[in-house]
Amino acid sequence: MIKISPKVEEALKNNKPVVALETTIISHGMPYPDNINTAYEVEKIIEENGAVPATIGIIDGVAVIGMSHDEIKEFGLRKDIKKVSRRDLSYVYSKKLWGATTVAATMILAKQAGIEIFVTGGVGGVHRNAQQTFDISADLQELSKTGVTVICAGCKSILDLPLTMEYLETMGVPIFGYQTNELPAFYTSKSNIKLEYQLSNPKEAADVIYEQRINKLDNGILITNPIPKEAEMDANFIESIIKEAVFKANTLGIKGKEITPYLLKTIVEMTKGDSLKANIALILNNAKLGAQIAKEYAKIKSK
Ligand code: PSU
Ligand code: MN
Repeated sequence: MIKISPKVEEALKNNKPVVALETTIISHGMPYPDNINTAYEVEKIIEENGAVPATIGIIDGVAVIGMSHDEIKEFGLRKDIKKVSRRDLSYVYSKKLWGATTVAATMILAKQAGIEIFVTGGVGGVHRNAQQTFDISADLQELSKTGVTVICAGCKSILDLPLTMEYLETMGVPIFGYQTNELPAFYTSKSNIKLEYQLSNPKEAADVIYEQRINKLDNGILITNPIPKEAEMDANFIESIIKEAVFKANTLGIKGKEITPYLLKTIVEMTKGDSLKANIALILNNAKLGAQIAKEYAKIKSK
């Protein structure tokens, strides 16, 4: 059912650290060619920090765990790739389509392959105005039921962050700040939303993941890693851009799975690429941390 690359397979067999990566960020989250270059760079950083990267996506209806550079390139170029969350998987399999996996679908496939650590940029959440639209990303549900740890830079404030926090609490998702006691807001390190638990180093993160696992708590974990200081955007500026982008989306009647890609694209255009630079910086930063955590976790497991 799933195809695991020999490199990833070997690493998993020998309890070497492996880090899962998603493909929606490549196909629907960033423009070409930055999408491809960033995907390669993320893999390289993970390797340099001692772990094996496993980029996950669906090719001709087959889930691939550990894509080649050529395959990643196709995800960055092709226009016929579906954005695939949990609900889309069976259809894409049955029709033998190409599918870019969201955080939710990547978690499912990582888990099936035996990968427990997953790095991305931002996770989905409760959208602004969800009280009316009911738009809550399936990523949050997935975090509540699939035992994979997701390392991200918090949630974009295209979302309603306080509502997202409430939802995560309801769903029992452990959430941690990496060296911060405040929820990072993707483009900025601050959100004014306090986090109860901090992790100060990769070992502490690995300890938590291990406890979750040996105590048979089968849900996911969210580790939020703030964007590096030097890459941070001005909070007021990005907030005004986001407001405008959300307004445009509403005016155009964009909803459902289209809205997140639309907002990401519009924000890049409106900031003349500055938001893309921030996005790249934070994901590279997450890649490094994810590899470090995967390494510590592999050490604990082999004891
Ligand atoms: N947020 C980002 N960049 C992204 C995404 C979210 O900052 O690329 C992608 C991820 O794949 C995430 C998905 O899982 O969007 C969430 O989509 P939705 O809001 O439709 O659940
Ligand atoms: Mn949605």
